[in-house]
Amino acid sequence: TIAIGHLQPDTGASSHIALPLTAIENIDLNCLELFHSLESSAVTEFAHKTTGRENQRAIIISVGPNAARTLDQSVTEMTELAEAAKITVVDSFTQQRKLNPHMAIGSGKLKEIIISSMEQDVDLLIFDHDLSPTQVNNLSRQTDLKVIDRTLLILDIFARRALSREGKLKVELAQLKYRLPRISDKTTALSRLTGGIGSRGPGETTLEIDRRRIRERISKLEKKLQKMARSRTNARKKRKRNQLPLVSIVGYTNAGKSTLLNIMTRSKVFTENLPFATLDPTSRRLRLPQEQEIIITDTVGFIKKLPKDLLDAFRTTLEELREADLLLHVVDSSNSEVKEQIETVEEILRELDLDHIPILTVANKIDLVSPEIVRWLTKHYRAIPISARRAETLPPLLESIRKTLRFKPLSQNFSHSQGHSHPGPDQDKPESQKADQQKSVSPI
Ligand SMILES: Nc1nc2c(ncn2[C@@H]2O[C@H](COP(=O)(O)OP(=O)(O)OP(=O)(O)O)[C@@H](O)[C@H]2O)c(=O)[nH]1
Ligand SMILES: [Mg+2]
Repeated sequence: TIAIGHLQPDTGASSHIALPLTAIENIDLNCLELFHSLESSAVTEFAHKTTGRENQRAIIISVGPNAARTLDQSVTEMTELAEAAKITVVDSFTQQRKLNPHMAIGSGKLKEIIISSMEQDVDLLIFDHDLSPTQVNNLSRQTDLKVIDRTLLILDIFARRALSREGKLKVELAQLKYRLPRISDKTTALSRLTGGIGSRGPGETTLEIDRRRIRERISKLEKKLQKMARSRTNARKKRKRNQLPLVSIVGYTNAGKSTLLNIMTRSKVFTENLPFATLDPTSRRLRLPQEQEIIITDTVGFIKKLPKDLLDAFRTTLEELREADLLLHVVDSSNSEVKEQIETVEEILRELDLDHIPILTVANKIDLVSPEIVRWLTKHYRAIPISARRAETLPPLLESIRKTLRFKPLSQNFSHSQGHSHPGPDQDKPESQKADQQKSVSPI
């Protein structure tokens, strides 16, 4: 039997035709005509798809020497990240192997991916780890697709989500730091042709000019951001009178941090069931039972393998957490990766030098999980179970906050705030109670 097969966009038509059994010289097949008809249907189909398409279509790929389960979980998390970047995930591949320095994955797997990408009209390949410039070049040459890695995807989400001027500058800084080591000689070879006479300094290649420009922009951004951070610190110092204890909410992205802030302070910070809804810190005033007031802040969430450039760019935001008197580590109890997420957050807190601050682990979303899981979390992490969607679950948490703040030397701070303190030699010691009210304050 002779069969002809071809790949075509998903038109519903069969892509295999079995020819009637006949002697080879009698085959009635006009190849040229077939090619033309396939091509024209592909063109209309493709044009229809790309123009009428809001979201790009992607395949997620997770490779590594890790257990199959870990790879699958990575795919789940990457799919959520992709959704946050308005990308439609149509397929995923995992491969349990050491990363290949040239291509990241094996050539057999790559073939499968190419076929799937053609069948499903894919625009993007997204890898769940960072790729070297060589890997990106090789992969995009082989597949004719745009290839992006984990960091680039997260940077894209941050770029979409950044609203404040400061947030935008931080994202730009992270993007430039990511790009700097990745400007390749290959692009230079091209841009050199277009670079006009006089457009470069003596003996300087376009590559060097590009790098120099990026470095200049990076140092400018860093200066601007430092200035912004300084003026915020100063503003805080001015508000020293207002020495309320500061409680900061931290946790894995999508754990429910903003929802908790909202319900505790009756605010309306943006929340969404997608990673990185919050980038900018928000502070609110909260009155605990027994008339004590605290300032509570919500900030950007953490994620495993947090890109270093992003961590650097957001370091000033995160370092403000140092001023907290208490951290509330909000945990999504309903996530199958809850243990890994808790460990990731604890690790980042250590890295940011925040592990000396008292911390309460808060097991959120208990409305979604079985009592066994709640028991396990309370036992292993001494977590306080709550549901940020149900106000009636909050009193034990509020009581723990009150107790913890009281047990700390903070009880003295309460008297400071009542005006019994005077600026003395301890003025410069690290302040443990700098209250920050960057945004409108809504007492409960
Ligand atoms: N069922 C249930 N859903 C919750 C609970 N708390 C939060 N959510 C939902 O979880 C999703 C994420 O909540 P957010 O408050 O945006 O989470 P976040 O930690 O601020 O996330 P990022 O700012 O993106 O890092 C939202 O869809 C919330 O409605 C809860 O206790 N129960
Ligand atoms: Mg949030």
